[in-house]
Amino acid sequence: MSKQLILALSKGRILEETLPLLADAGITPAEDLSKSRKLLFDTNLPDVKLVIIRATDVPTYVQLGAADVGIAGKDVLLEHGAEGLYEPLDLQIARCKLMTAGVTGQLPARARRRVATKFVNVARRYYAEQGIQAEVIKLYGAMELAPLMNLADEIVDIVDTGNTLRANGMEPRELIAHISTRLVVNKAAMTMKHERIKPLLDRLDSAVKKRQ
Ligand code: PRT
Ligand code: MG
Repeated sequence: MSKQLILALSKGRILEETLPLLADAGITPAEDLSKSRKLLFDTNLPDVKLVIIRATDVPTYVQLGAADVGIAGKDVLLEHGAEGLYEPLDLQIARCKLMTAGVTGQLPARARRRVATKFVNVARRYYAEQGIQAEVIKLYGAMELAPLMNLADEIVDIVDTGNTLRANGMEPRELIAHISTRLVVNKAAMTMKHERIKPLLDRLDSAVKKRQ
């Protein structure tokens, strides 16, 4: 295993909040990420590289060791599963909630509820725990449309302000989990590259605490 460290960062909204934390921990990209179409970046540190990928791909990269360390939402981690990963640090950014939601004032009538979501594993687990029969339908976006179009009775989605739900005539119902962004580490890398990863964890931990 090379002593180089590869960090997998989620692109999208998490990235904007991740970069200042990394900068506090002493890692800055060698070029402006927003002005580049590249996906693999050098940093100010010769042995640290960044890959910027879809949030949902981060756990896969880290689990399989293509990246040593990753930064991803707890929602993505819950959906993917924790096999092969340590989750040593809560970065406390991009906070939101995973919730069930439905059309305002219209409680699900069907005994066997239809649920549209991109979080199919989380949804199956949640409804099973509640003892509710659910047929879970995988969607890749615009979950808010599904109940309006009679595709589903409920959705499982991320809620922050609730504005997106309200704008579509829907209301949040049950809380499934509080979500924030987590740092994950490949289990083998945690051992093999411990002397390289430990200081990074410590510096990120202080950067997080400084902000609280
Ligand atoms: O592009 P891709 O399909 O991969 O993902 P994305 O565009 O849904 O997510 P992205 O990359 O923008 O952000 C990914 C991560 O940010 C999530 O995995 C969460 O951990 C975190 N996060 C925090 C959020 C939100 N807040 C959030 N509000 N992710 C999504 N939203 C969306 C939500 O899906 C809904 O459409 O914002 C809407 C709800 O916001 P409110 O304020 O209207 O309630
Ligand atoms: Mg996106």
